[in-house]
Amino acid sequence: DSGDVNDVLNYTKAHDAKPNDKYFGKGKGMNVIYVSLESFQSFLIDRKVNGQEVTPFLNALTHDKNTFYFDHFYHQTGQGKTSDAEFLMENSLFPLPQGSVFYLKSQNTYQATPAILKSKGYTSAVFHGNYKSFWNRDVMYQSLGIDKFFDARYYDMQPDHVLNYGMEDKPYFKESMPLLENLKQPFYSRFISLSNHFDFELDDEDVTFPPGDYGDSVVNRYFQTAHYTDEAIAQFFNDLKTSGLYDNSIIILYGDHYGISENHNRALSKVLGKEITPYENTKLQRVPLFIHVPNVKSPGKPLHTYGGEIDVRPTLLHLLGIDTKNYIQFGSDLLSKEHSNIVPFRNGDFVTPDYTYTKGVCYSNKSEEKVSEKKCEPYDKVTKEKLSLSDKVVYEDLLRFYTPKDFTPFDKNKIDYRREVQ
Ligand code: GP9
Ligand code: MN
Repeated sequence: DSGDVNDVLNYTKAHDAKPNDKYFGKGKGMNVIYVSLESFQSFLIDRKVNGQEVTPFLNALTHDKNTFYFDHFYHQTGQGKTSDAEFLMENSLFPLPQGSVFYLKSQNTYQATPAILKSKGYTSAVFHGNYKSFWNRDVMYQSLGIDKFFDARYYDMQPDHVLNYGMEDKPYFKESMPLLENLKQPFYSRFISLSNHFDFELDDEDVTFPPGDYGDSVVNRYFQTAHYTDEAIAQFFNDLKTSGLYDNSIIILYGDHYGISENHNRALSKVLGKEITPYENTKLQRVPLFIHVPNVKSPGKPLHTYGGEIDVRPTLLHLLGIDTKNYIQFGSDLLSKEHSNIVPFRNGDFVTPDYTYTKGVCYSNKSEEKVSEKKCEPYDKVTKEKLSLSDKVVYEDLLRFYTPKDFTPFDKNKIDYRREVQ
């Protein structure tokens, strides 16, 4: 009930990270373009296979003067995969320990970013080259306040352009451009790339990169699909520049979750040139995060701040000049001096700049050796607190008892994804 929500609020208010004056409001009024990079792990960045860069476009972006690139950024997804990553970004709440929150808790009240931005004059939209019911998105998106949903019905799903999970990334981004350009500005949007999805297939004519030679066809192909997606992103950025949108849009690219599971550790250890221990496997849960903000100078080199998907929303809202202290959220602004650098994983493991906790063992990051459990205890406590409070909010639908100051509730029944009415 409302008493429970107050307990949560006390916690989130006490843990609020104040915005950094240097960046607060620097993207005010700009459009927002999120791109979910399917199964993109950080080890792809700056990786060479057969002497050739796998992701030349993204590699260059890590040094861009207006882009913040985070190389100690972790996915925090559970069984809901891509949709869990979306949930984390929209709400700064954790997805569920079991099952998919998009299926199980789609009827909850949320104060998601699209809804927060609605009262500031934003239109929100998602672009997805598959059908709208995948991951129950068409139901969940209404609760998140997403105005428009461009799904497979809006794309030319000719066999040539469709493979595996839906539209191939190049035609997908190409066909999305006119839809995006027609949106009323400012807009808040999300693109969901698909080509770099297990089991990493490409049509012959789309292959522009040689396969790896690691004795595992899945791992070998992973570099080819990742390269294809890198080219698709390069094409998308070019089109954004041509359209002028590049100059007034914050662009956030993020890897949604891992792509190569532990079943492929043998090949992966050949790729990385080291054994994949449980400690190393935890490091492999890093996914790239890029935040491009027009006219804002970034360090132009990788930032080593520890963070996870839960932290992206407060980072973005602060860039847009929206204070988040009245929102119930469990992440903290990656650019804030008060950012919390304890990164909880959905299974209760965690990393901090000094320690890594996985499979019941506490490791020192410095020595990569097992250390006393005691060292991890304070961070274990924070991890458990955050996960259990967030779960309480979601399982008990607590946001229905609380309306943040400055938040205008919306009528989700007015949101309609039938094509005729778009
Ligand atoms: C397709 C995509 C599937 O809608 O979200 O990706 P997954 O969740 O399996 O990674
Ligand atoms: Mn995915």
